[in-house]
Amino acid sequence: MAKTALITGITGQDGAYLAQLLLSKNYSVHGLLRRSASADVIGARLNFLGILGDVEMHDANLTDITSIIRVIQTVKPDEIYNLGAQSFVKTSWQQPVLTGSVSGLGAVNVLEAIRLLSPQTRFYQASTSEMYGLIQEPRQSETTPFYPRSPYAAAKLYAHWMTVNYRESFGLHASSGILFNHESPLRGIEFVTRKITDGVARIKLGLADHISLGNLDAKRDWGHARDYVEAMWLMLQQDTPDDYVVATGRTTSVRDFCDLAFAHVGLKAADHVRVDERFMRPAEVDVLLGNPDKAKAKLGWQATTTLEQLVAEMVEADLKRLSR
Ligand code: NDP
Ligand code: GDR
Repeated sequence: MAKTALITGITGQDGAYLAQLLLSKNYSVHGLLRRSASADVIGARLNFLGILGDVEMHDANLTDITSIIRVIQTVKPDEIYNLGAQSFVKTSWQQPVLTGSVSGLGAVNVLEAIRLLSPQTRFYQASTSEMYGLIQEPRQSETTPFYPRSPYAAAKLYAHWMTVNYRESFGLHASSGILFNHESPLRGIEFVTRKITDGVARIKLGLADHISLGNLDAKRDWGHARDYVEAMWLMLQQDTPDDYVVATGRTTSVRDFCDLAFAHVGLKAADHVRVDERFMRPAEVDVLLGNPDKAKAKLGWQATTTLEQLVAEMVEADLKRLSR
C-alpha cells in the first residue's frame, strides 16, 4: 500500500527535495501552505524540480493548531516531516518571539495533534547543529551537550527536547535529525553559500563586481540537501524512533568556500570579497563539525556529494539562471 506523508515546510529547500524523494517512492505527498500575498513565488522550488502538480497543498500555519488538526484529519498521514521553521539565524535576533512560536512551539502543535488524533503517525523533527552553539567537543555527536547561541537555536532546542519527551512520555514514533548545514541550488539566497554562488555568477557575468560578507572565519560542515532528506526518510523507516546526527564529517571556513566558488569560474575570491559589519551576528557559532557514525551504522546513511561537487552544482545553477 502506498504511504501518505505530510510535510510542513514543503515550500522550502528541504521540503522540495523531500517531496521529490517521497514521490519517487510512490508516496502520496501533502504539504502545508501558509497564505501569502505574493502568490507568484509560492511553490517556486517544487516547480524548479518539476513536481508542483504532484503534491497536494493544504492551507495551514504551524502557529495555528486548529489548522494542523484539520489537515491531519483530512490527510491521515502515515508520516509527518516537520520542516517548517523561521530558519534564518540572523533574523531570529530581530524576530525572537515569532521564531519561538514557529520553530519551537510549532513543533509542539504538531506533536500534540498527533498525540490526540493519530498516535500511530510517525514524526520527524528538523533539529539542527546550531543547538551545539558554543560547543566543547571537537566533533559533535548525539551525546555532545547543547549550548544554543541564538533565539533560533534556543527555539529548536525546545522543539528537540519536546520531540524526545513525546517519544518517552506517550510512546510516539518521534525521531529528531540533528542536521548540519546542507545546501543546494534551492538554498535561500540569504544563506551564506547561496549568497556566495549567486555573487560569483553575477561577477562572472559582469552584473556585479564584489560580494559583501560577514565573518569569513566561521566554519561549517556543509553537505547537499538531496543527500540529507534521504536520512530523514530512513529515520522514519526504523522500528524504533531515535535521534541522529547527519553530517559529512568535514568542516570548511566561509573564506575557503569563497575560494572554491570563485576558482570554479577562474576568478580569485580576494579580488571580489569585502567584509561588511552589517553581516556580523550578535553571537557567533565559530565551528561546527559533525560525527555521523551513528547514522552510518544504524541507518546505512552517508553523504555522497563532496563539497567541490556541491559548489560546482550551485555556481552552475546560478550562472544558468542569471544568463536567462
Ligand atoms: P527553509 O527556510 O528553506 O524553509 C522553511 C519552510 O518553513 C518554508 O516552507 C516556509 O514556508 C515554512 N514556514 C515558515 N514559517 C511557517 C509557518 N508559520 N507555518 C508553516 N510553515 C512555515 O528551510 P530549509 O528547507 O533549509 O530547512 C528545513 C528545516 O530544517 C527547517 O526547520 C530548518 O530550521 C531545519 N534545518 C535546516 C538546515 C539546513 O542547513 N538547511 C540544517 C538543520 C536544520 P514559506 O515558503 O511560506 O516561507
Ligand atoms: P547558519 O547558516 O547560520 O549556519 O544556519 P548561514 O549560511 O546563514 O551562515 C553560516 C555562517 O556564515 C557566516 N557568514 C554569513 N552568513 C550569512 N547568511 N550571510 C553573510 O553575509 C555571511 N558572512 C559570513 C555566518 O556568520 C555563519 O557563521 C543554517 C540555517 O539553515 C539554519 O536553519 C540551520 O539550522 C543551520 O544552518 C544548521
